[in-house]
Amino acid sequence: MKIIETKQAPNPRRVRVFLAEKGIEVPYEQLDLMKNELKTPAFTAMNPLQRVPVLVLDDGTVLSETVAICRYFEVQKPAPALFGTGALGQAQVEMWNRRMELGLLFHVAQTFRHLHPAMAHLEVPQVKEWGEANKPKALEMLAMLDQQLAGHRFVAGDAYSIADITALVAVDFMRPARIERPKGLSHLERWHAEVSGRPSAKA
Ligand SMILES: N[C@@H](CCC(=O)N[C@@H](CS)C(=O)NCC(=O)O)C(=O)O
Repeated sequence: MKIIETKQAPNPRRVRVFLAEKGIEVPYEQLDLMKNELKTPAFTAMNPLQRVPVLVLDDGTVLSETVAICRYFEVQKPAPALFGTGALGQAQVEMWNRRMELGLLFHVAQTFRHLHPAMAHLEVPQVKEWGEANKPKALEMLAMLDQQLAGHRFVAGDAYSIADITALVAVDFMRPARIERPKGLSHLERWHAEVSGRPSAKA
């Protein structure tokens, strides 16, 4: 089994943090997406979308999509539960993880991809206006997250979950995307300090 990734990229980081929380070790193989190493015929045969991370199982089966990979390991090693417990708990984690992925990480990534000069060869066409349009959408979700964290220790409630991982990666990716974190989101800052202090954050 191995994971093919680009270490600097946000989605691979989600998987690394998830595995660190689970205490699962998987060998990594690095491909540099900035050097078009995901565009080769060999990698394209594994993932026609030319995206990392991918998980390659011992029998050659390839899984892509961050959440699918995390779900695979959740079933392999259920504790600690990172997709929630019980009908309501699992649904709450799903709700918040989707919000963090589609409502925060997506907008931060679109800002980065459409505005950062280093991404011009991968994001064709780069549309500056679209990059700019995504910034306020990310900030809107960040304010909503701050409100959620006013009443809860973690993103989806009282337990750390994959929603925290997605949110942490999205918030940290705001720096390369050059989106300034607004001052005054005290609940967000309290949460960010706590989840950044977990050993998994350095994975
Ligand atoms: N939906 C995919 C997204 C994966 C993705 O966008 N990966 C980025 C790195 S964070 C990538 O491989 N980009 C390569 C490119 O843009 O050419 C997932 O959740 O894993």
